[in-house]
Amino acid sequence: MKALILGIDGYIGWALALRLVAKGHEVAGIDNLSTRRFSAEVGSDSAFPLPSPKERVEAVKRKLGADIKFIVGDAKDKALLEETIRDFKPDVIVHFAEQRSAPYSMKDYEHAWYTLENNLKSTLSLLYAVSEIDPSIHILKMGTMGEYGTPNFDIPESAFVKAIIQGKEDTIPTPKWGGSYYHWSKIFDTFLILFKGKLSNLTVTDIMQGPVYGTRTEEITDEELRTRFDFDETWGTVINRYCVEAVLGLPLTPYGKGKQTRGFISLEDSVEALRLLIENPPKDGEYRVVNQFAEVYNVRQLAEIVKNAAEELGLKTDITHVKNPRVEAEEHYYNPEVKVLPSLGFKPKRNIRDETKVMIKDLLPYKERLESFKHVIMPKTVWK
Ligand code: USQ
Repeated sequence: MKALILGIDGYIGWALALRLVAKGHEVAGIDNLSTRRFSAEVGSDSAFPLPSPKERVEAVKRKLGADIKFIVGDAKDKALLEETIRDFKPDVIVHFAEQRSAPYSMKDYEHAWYTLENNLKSTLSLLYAVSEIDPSIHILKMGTMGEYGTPNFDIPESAFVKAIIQGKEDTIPTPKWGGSYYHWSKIFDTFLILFKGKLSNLTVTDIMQGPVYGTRTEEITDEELRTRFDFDETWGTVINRYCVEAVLGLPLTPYGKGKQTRGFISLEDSVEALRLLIENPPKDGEYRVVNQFAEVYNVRQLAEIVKNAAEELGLKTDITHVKNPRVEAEEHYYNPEVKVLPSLGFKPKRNIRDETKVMIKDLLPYKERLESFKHVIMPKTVWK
């Protein structure tokens, strides 16, 4: 198949590109390199030094014998999307080209608006470009489990639910509640996709993925093919942050009570699930929702897992609950439905206990580099 990845330079985008070429698919990608710039904006960088786009493409050629077309450009640019779609003729377009940090979106008005404008515009440009050029192209869109919030009901894996409102039953969009402007941008994306998808008979998979962790996939086995790895308070996600904290001898930082519960998935399992969804598209004109995660834990339990992994590797580690900078439920019900991926034969291969040891071992050689970013680890971005 031919896959066009919007956001190919990112943590998952790059890992997915490698998985797809390794499985014999043809890959092209667009990226405006904004995560590199925004990470520098907050005084941080990837834990592993990142090769340039040109170096990345050359490494893939050398190591995997494949050609990736890497276009430095903006997925909001509808003309660029149209030109690339006409030229490359993809079977599937993967849309990861969005600002993906909740704390970044909560810094101030400018960051909130950037996130909303950037994310909604890239989504709408893609929806229009596909419907005008070839509505049969499968759109694989990265949403987030955070679109649902933490409701007191079982989270369905469905765009619509039956509800009784003031005594009358109807089918309504699945209730959503974002915990940051970033999460709201993905909720608004979902509604744009549902609406335009219906008008133009688009074929879409909307992935509700939980936080991803890990340094490796089957293809990422050496320095040259590494994907970025963020750990600072703005760009790092919880497990990745804990592993860096352990390497630096800093206390692990569950926020508040630490009972915030999420569904987590390793980078390896994430790209494998994405490959399955690409190779098994929904029916023409269908909007398919996929809840994508492998293990459910709260952030205190995760700190204990990372502490044990670190101690097995000889690193003395403490856990210190810090004042929660976010406005979020610190204790709540959490039971999302997961049926699409198992129906495609997906079985997670990695687990947090084993993978955190791999991650710490991968990060230890970079301890000196990480030391220089110690000041960007503790949470500073307060939800207000
Ligand atoms: N948390 C801690 N300690 C930390 C960092 C985070 O307790 O040092 C807590 C947060 O308060 C939150 C939970 O861990 O309750 C998850 O936070 P996170 O930073 O790992 O993830 P989040 O901001 O929710 O966003 C990440 C990705 C986003 C993706 C989302 C999936 O950045 O792109 O959509 O995970 S989900 O969380 O299911 O919405």
